[in-house]
Amino acid sequence: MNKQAFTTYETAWCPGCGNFAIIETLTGVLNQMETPPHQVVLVGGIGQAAKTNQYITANGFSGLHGRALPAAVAIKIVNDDLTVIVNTGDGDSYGEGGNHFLHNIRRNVDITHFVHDNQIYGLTKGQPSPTSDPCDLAHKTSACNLGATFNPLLIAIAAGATFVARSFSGDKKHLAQIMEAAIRHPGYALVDILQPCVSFNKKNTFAYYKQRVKPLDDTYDATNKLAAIEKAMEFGDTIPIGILYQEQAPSYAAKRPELFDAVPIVNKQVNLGEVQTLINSYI
Ligand SMILES: Cc1ncc(C[n+]2csc(CCOP(=O)(O)OP(=O)(O)O)c2C)c(N)n1
Ligand code: SF4
Ligand SMILES: [Mg+2]
Repeated sequence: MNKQAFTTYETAWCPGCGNFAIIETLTGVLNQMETPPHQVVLVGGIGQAAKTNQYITANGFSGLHGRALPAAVAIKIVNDDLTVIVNTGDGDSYGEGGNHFLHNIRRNVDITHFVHDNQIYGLTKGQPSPTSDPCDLAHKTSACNLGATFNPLLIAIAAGATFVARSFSGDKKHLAQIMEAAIRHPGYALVDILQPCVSFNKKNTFAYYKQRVKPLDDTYDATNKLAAIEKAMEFGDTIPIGILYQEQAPSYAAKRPELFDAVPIVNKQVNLGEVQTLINSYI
């Protein structure tokens, strides 16, 4: 396959935005994996991150705010031949989409979820998101949480996610490795990507993350759930990046083989007579 099959269009993101490294890395990974663009569906909700699917030469679907995951799950169930990847923001994933986040994790449908986590609502110009840091009102530089800050990795592990990782848009090599592992994972895979919003988040900047991110070392055992829970609670002067937790568990497809047999639902013959009979039964 042509290694340049996936390319990008001009974007409306601000110069210097952390989203650029994510889109470049993702197109590079997809080209490397040699999956044809017509078999890839990129899904988003609403927000700056959610526009990613509109900027890559693959199939795209933009859902309502917070509704990227149910759309992605539906696409995968209807056509299991497709590689389905969600790119969306921290607000879209964990705030407006919080309920979908919890319950789609439990289903373990084989989709990949890249959260561009800028710890802020970027598109609407800088309100706090669930992952914004707790407020230190004496030194407030950006929107912050008066309530508790949401810890997506901890919550994902607790909810039964089978692949939970963090990466940083300021380290493209690391990001590429984690993205590929997440796409290859047979089940729901979450990657929370630290993505500086240079316009509205004046605290969690590239320099801020660069000083703090620390790749997991080679001795770290990503299959140990208790260790992963403990690691997921580290977020401060040190921010661990890498695959915090991974387990091999039956995906939704393995549990519902009648939906995922040799012929995907989208290609199954529709018997209009049976459909009419069904409709008539409700009249
Ligand atoms: C139902 C609904 N509520 C609110 C909005 C306004 N809105 C649009 S984007 C957004 C926040 C997006 O934040 P995030 O998901 O973190 O994406 P970012 O722009 O930071 O990449 C909000 C609140 C909306 N479009 N629809
Ligand atoms: S507002 Fe922030 S997240 Fe949105 S494009 Fe600009 S820098 Fe990126
Ligand atoms: Mg955001």
